Amino acid sequence: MKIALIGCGFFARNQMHAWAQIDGVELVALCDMDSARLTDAARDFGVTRTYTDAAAMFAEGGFDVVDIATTVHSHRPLVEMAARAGVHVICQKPFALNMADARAMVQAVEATGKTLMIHENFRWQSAIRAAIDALRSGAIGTPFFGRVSFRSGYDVFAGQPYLAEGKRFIIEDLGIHVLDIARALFGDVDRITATTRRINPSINGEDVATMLLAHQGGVTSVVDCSYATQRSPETFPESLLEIDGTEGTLRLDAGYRLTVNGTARDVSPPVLDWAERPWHNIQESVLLIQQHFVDCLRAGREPETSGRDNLQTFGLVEAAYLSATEARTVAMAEI
Ligand code: NAD
Ligand code: 89V
Repeated sequence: MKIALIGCGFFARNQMHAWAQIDGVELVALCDMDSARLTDAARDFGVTRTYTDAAAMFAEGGFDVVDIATTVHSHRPLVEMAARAGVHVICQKPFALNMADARAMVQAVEATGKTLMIHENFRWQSAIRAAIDALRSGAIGTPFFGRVSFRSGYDVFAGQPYLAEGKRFIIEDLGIHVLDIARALFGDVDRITATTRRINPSINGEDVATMLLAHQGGVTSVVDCSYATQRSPETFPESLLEIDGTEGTLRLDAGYRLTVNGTARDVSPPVLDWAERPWHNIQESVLLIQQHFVDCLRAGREPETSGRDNLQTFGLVEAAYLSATEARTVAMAEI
């Protein structure tokens, strides 16, 4: 399976390391408008075909999958270019700038019969996966309450300065992952109520969000996230879980400690040889989601976080901002 990757920035290096580790896959072409970044990545990952213009890369072809690792403004034009080229597509989160763009991108790829997966990797973190597996096995009976919590004071702006600039911040960048974990655990959502705050005065967007979700299956969940929380020890980038079910409880506490009905175990992720703490949790999930994508293509299955599936997660982001702006509960049917 031949892969081309667009956007050789901060996060894409994880994706390149993961491709190098997956059997039967070869990264054959790289593209970035920034020629210095492109040259560095091509040298580090031994890729000879390089392009500063994505259209030129698609015109030459010779790959089965394009992995789009750019920031959100370029997602729609690049996904549509990929659809015209008739290749499978992975696109980083956040999927799009708005629901109309996201829906158009799903339609464009579906019309070609190829697969579109959103790189929504947090549900693939091994600690989260252990919790999902325990819940789905029925270990705590039927869940009726959940909390998915991400609270940190980690300086994310050092590696990703663009995060300080947008009008939207934590829900669009991080909350999107935490909302997707809630969907993976409790299913789709009927309605959502959200509040937001900005605590850090030197950024433009909100850095605290608290959301209440009514899931279709009857679970009520709280999804809370903050990049304004001074805590010790710092837990970045762990998502913590509290789930109550009819037959018991599940907790995923700081330090990757999973407790199901009073029995605790360590579900710490491995530190892959190209990974570094504290990002190793996220880095392992990149390998796992890319392996899942390859497995799905080979088996002819739809990936868990396909473009169509991710309309629900991205819809929750849009609904949360609408709720916070208008100070009301938003039904997902409105989005
Ligand atoms: P970045 O700005 O460091 O890198 C993006 C790169 O894309 C830049 O080098 C830029 O020159 C290039 N680029 C942009 N438009 C292009 C185009 N049309 N053609 C060719 N190159 C183009 O950004 P980043 O921090 O690496 O983030 C990239 C994406 O990854 C974002 O959408 C971000 O939200 C996401 N991200 C995801 C995770 C995760 O865990 N899933 C973590 C961090 C970032
Ligand atoms: O995963 C992400 O999207 C990152 C971070 C963990 C920093 O929020 O931007």
